[in-house]
Amino acid sequence: MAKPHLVSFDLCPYVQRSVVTLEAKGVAYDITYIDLDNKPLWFLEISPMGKVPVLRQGDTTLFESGVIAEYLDEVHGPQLHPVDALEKGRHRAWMSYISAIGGFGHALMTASDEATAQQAADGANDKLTHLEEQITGPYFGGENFQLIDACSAGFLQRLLWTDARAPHLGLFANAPKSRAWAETLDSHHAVKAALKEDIQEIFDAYLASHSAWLGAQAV
Ligand SMILES: N[C@@H](CCC(=O)N[C@@H](CS)C(=O)NCC(=O)O)C(=O)O
Repeated sequence: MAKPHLVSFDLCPYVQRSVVTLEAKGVAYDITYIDLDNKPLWFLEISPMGKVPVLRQGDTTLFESGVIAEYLDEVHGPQLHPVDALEKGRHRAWMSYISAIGGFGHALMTASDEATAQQAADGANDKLTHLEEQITGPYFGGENFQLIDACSAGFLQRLLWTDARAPHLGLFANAPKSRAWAETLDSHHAVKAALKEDIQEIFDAYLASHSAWLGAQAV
């Protein structure tokens, strides 16, 4: 089988879902980073949504991060998703929920003033409160690292980076289990391997390029 080839943007938590999955399984892959503010023509030709991730597998293209991560999980063992259909469905549902929390995280990251950032933090906090009841710990479903862990790491990691810069927003104020899960994921070898070494500089540059309030907060 040809090596999976991902098209990515270096700060994208959606692409990270597949990269963490591949790293956790020890599968070799290629990755091409693009500038989302200046999308290359070849990318627009293969990406109908104009979004990353895109997976090239031989002559076939897949898009949508959940679809790609599940495909990679199916073809490269050991399977990280639950086998039981209902449990798998539950994990899928919460994977989708966690990416919605990531939407609040992104709004917070790019907010131009503190009031807007606080509003986004409150939105994330409210959503995290519902997530709390679902987490067994130390990983989502207990002792084993599963696909939902691989698919949630990037979103939760960005909340940790944000919280480190602006703890007074109380991002995890009502969500101690979510924070503990995020920290466990942050120290997992596959999650670490999925990030560029200079990711904090890349994050800082992203905040600066958006004139984000968060960028001016101390680390
Ligand atoms: N639903 C998509 C969302 C992916 C997404 O929003 N990717 C962002 C980067 S993190 C993107 O490509 N944005 C470019 C754009 O919207 O033009 C998925 O799960 O793959």
